[in-house]
Amino acid sequence: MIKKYTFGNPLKTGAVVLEISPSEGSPAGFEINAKEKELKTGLSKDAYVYGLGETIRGINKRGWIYRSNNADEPHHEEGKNSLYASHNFFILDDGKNCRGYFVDHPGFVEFDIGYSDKDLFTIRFEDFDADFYEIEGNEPKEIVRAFRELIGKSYMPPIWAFGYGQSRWGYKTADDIREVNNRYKELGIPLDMIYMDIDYMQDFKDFTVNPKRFPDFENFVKEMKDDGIRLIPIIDAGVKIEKGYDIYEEGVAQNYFCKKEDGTNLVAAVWPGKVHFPDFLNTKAREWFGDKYKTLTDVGIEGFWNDMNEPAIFYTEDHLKEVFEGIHEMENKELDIWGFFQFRGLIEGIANNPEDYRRFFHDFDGVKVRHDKVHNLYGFYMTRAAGEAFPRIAPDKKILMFSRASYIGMHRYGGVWTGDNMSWWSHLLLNIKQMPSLNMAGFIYSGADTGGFGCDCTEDLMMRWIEFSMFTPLFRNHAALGTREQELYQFKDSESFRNLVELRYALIPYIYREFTKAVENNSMYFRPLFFDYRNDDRCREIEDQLLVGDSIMIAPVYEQNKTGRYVYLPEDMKMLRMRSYNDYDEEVVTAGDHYIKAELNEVLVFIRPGQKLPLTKPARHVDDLNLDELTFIS
Ligand code: MIG
Repeated sequence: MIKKYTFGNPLKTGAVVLEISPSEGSPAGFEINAKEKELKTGLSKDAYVYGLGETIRGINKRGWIYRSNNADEPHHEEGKNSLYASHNFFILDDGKNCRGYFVDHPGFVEFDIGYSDKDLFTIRFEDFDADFYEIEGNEPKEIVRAFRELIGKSYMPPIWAFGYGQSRWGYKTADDIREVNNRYKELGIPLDMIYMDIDYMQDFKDFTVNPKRFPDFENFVKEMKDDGIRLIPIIDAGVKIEKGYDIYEEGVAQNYFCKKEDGTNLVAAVWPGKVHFPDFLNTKAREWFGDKYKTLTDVGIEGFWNDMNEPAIFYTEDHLKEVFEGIHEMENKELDIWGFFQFRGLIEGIANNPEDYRRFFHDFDGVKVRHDKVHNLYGFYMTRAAGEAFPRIAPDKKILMFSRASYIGMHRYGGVWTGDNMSWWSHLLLNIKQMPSLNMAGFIYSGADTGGFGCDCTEDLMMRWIEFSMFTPLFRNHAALGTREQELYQFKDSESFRNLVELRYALIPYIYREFTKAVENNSMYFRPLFFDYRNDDRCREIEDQLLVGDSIMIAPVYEQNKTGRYVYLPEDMKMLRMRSYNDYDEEVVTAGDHYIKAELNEVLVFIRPGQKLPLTKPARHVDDLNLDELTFIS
């Protein structure tokens, strides 16, 4: 049962696909205060809050304040309030009664979940215009299913996208990429994708390829494909301002870029230098930009990742001018310490400045809207541009697509990766906790930068991270420019890495089947234990073990220098301690708490009663897997 309450005059965000006629009155449990632009409900002692998709902190969101305000935020620490996404869906659950809510509002929303007052949940708006959905159901899984029917079926990637991918910001030339492939090949570690970060482009111009670094790109794509590797280029949101660059020229001529109040195109700066931002909220601009992916699909490219689409802004021309004026004013004055801080603040506040998001406008199909009012839709609509174009420009192929910024609704067009995490053990745990919340919001094809993006990754962290990421649909090792190289061949124990990646490939029949079920049935591929074991209170607080599909539970090791961990079993299960697809210990473990050994190269998999885990023989590429010849462990 879904009810919709409408506050003010909300814009149509495109998040939902079902028409629900509006209800009168107020949503159950919530008190509305239109003047204060807020909704309030009490949090009983037993209330758990699930949801909010990609954020920081735990699976239970209680005890913090989360802000929907898509941000280019490379510090995923517990003191933060926003990451790259706004997924305004949550479930209130006291173990007996539960209810789901979706706040469909494309601008700033604040979820104060027992932060200001530990017994209160307050939702605050900047603009009180929203469609507020209330979803009834007997248990979280039922609510998630109803919600996902409301927002439409999740994106289904091609099967090869379940293979392992290697990425690094810093591969510059065709030879750099050949080397990655060769070294994986030498060690016999499976690999299906190599990602191309911004350096493949000519001067960071979207849909161009640097001809010096990639002479005869089309042949190179083919050469790699013949060797079983698909190249996945990045696409950035900003379009370089450069005379003669077709995309810039067309966008200007057709008014496809975001404009300022005075009607001129906003000038911002990102990697290409000065850029304009395509107005993805405009259907015509979206079709135009989407068709541009054709330049790459025509030469054999079958997948993309969309980046910087919050949008990230290094600076805007206008604000930079203001900053220089400010500095100029201070220049010959005697600065006291507060003046100095003010001076420093001017510089530190240049990137992603909130004022800048108020400087430009969209032509939202005839409605002029200031950007900040619809800020959280920008990445969604960029990815929608691509997703809607693919059937036109590459009708015979399934295209891999995932994005950094997102809003609910984007899950129909692509997946997400969780952005610039760090090579920290705490971020491996964060990754574990983010996955079920992403699934609730419809993002099933998702994963984090395995090994961590920022900072230097150690061999043991990479090993443990691989042992978790081998269950995530998107399984990609990615790292930032300047960090320690972390391709699996950079480490000593390549045999264990090979065994673990091979195990992933052996599990693909299971992963793909369970993924497809989650898409088709609007269910969750990753679930917290309490979603299945409703009568076991112990399960409520377990956030470091997950159910993966219908047959297994996992309990990853996420701390350094540990050769085991505590695991809670809600019922007897068959435990597999796996070193590879054909080398594992089996043991029945009874319900309750256990300390379970897991050496650095060992993965713990628990088979639920009555279930079987199918495995196939691994291959170097997904296309070479035999998906029909399976062995079963039960
Ligand atoms: O300002 O393209 O999250 O994955 O490697 C950084 C370079 C821009 C941010 C992405 C990251 C990517 C990086 N990008």
